[in-house]
Amino acid sequence: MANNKQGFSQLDMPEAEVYYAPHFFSKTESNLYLERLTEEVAWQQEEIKMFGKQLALPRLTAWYGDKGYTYSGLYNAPQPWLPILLELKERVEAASGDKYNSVLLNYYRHGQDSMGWHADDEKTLAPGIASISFGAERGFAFRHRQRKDLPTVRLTLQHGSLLLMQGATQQHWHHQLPKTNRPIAPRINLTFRTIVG
Ligand SMILES: O=C(O)CCC(=O)C(=O)O
Repeated sequence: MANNKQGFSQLDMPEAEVYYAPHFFSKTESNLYLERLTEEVAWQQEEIKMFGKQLALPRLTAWYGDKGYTYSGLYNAPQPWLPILLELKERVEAASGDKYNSVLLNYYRHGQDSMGWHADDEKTLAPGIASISFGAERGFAFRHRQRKDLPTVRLTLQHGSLLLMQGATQQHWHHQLPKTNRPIAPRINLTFRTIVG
């Protein structure tokens, strides 16, 4: 990993710009944000239709911001910003140099909650995504979409960390948060995004 954004290490990934700061938030701040987000966010259990069946997503979600968003055929109506989300948005914008108008929140209740391989490459999304983690450490992986010869890049997302995915990352790489059989505490993830148009 190289260091060329202050406080961040750049992951060694061709055709991508991914930066990671494991301790972007202090432990005290992270504990407080975890507790407050658990309480203050309107978590929902969404379902998607797959193979003709209604299936519950393996995580709880919430969508806040200025604009609605559709992914996996699921329309997320925006809820108005909460003060805590605006506070986090400002912190992240100052570090990334990007501006965001929406945030998707994921609540992983245990190790069997997860997110499968995907890219956030919808035409309505700007390329810069900032991803905060609070709570249990979880494995995270990137896999090149075109070049099968490249190895999967793995990292552990820590409590209070910030991961920036910028540039052409989404065009060339998929990412996932796999399940784990380890008994672990809940984790909250926030991905700040910019919906264009
Ligand atoms: O929970 C995570 O870190 C993954 C979130 C993610 O991939 C997404 O929201 O697109």
